[in-house]
Amino acid sequence: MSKVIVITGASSGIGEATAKKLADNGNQVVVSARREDRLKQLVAKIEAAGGQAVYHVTDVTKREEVADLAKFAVDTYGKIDVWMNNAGLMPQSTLDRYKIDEWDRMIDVNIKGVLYGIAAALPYMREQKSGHIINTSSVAGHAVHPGGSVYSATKFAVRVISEGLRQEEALAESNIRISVISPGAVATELPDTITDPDTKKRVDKLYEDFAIDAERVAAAVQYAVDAPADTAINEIVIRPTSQH
Ligand code: NJP
Repeated sequence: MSKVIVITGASSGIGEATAKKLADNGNQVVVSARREDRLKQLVAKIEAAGGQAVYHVTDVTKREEVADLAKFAVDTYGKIDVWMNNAGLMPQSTLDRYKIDEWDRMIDVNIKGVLYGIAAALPYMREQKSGHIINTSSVAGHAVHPGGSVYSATKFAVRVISEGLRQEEALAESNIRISVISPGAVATELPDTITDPDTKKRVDKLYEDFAIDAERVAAAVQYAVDAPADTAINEIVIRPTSQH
């Protein structure tokens, strides 16, 4: 059955690949991010392939914009079946570089953006008595390495927030499912957010060695979305076979 699916961070990488896959599968997709040109192109591609999609420019660090995104989705397609908090950035560096603005941005986008998404989508889902929230975490939400402290902290937070939400009674009463997608190295624009040259070199090497395509992650999201309503796929960890 066709679902209405909202995806943040859909202008590139995992969000874009997921939007395409879910639209190819007959769902109605609302794509959002800050770069309007990319979103326009994505909607055109989906429509050219016979799918249905609309876009809405949204900065997930601005809670009114995230609330507007939810309203836009409901005004356009009448409901929100799935909301994927996927926007994220990864300007990694060791803490002794004191890139405090980048720490702030990671916290704002990767944590607060997810919370704003939950706050925007949940009221509609509770009223519908159905829904599915998907949050993009990371293998970095399971482990930390030097240079990854703040990024990992944000991705641990995404898993903790998701699990806490899953256990809330109101969710079960309203048939709302929670899924976390935790990718390893995936070939996207994510490493471009790294400004520290040493970290960039290390991460670029890792991605050159074994990053998988974003389509693999999109297939994992599709699996969680397509699971029968009485079955919640709570977390999928997906990484290149040779990544530790
Ligand atoms: O990266 P990329 P991915 N408001 O850079 C958007 C996680 N992950 O697809 O606003 C709204 O291609 C940005 O759009 P724009 C990762 O942490 C990945 O890999 O137009 N949107 C773009 O669409 C993240 O949570 C890997 O610049 C904002 C998107 O975010 C998710 O996967 C590994 C925004 C980023 O797309 C998707 O990242 C892993 C804002 N303020 C976890 N700021 C991996 N690729 O290896 C950014 O463990 N965006």
